[in-house]
Amino acid sequence: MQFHVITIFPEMFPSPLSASLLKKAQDKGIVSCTVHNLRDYTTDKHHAVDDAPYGGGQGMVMKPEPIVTALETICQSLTNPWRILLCPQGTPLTQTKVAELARHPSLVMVCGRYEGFDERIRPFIDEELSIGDYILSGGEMAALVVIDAVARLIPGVVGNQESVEEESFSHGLLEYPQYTRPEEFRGMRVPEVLLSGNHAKITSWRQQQSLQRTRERRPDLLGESEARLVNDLP
Ligand code: 6SD
Repeated sequence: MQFHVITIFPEMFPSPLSASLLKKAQDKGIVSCTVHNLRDYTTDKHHAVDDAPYGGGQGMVMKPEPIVTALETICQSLTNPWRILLCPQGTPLTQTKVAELARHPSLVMVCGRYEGFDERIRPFIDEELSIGDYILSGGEMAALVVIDAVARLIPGVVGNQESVEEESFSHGLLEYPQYTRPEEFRGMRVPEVLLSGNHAKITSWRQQQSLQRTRERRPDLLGESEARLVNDLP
């Protein structure tokens, strides 16, 4: 799996990409991350990547030429690249979407800054994605989120693939509560069922805890009928 990032802040990437699972995956050759400096694709003497908006108004807009030149240059040497624009107007990123992205051999992500992009880059983009309904200063952190979430679905990146499949959202429910030693901490005991050794009972307790947690904290994740039940509607 190849990740390519186009940004005016390439210095934001090395540290998060060189820790933990992503570091190991790159060392093993399962994943590669290449960060491209957008200014390298400018042709004017000031290396301008932004300009004032037509029609007037606050702030600056990302110029289309450097972005499209970068996309074309990078994609030339890739087979079936999938071009992504990170922006607040994009499709919300969900675990289902993450799993879809993991099927592409290479993802090329464009990170914006300033007030946004010249609209004319949109025909050169395959998909616009948002990591959530809040405003970031740019697309860089969003690109890192996409890389992290997608990489862990690539076989061999996470040591125990079963743990990936068991996690929150994969089954549409939140995770059940976990405990480790000691058996008692500050007066709080580990639930007796987990010490029982009865695996059928443990499995059913965990399922029930997952469902209860999801009802309380994220009823939106439950199906329509479940959600109506939780909200006491007809
Ligand atoms: C102008 C950007 C790019 C500004 C963003 C993405 C999400 N989910 N929130 N904010 C964002 C992306 C903001 O460049």
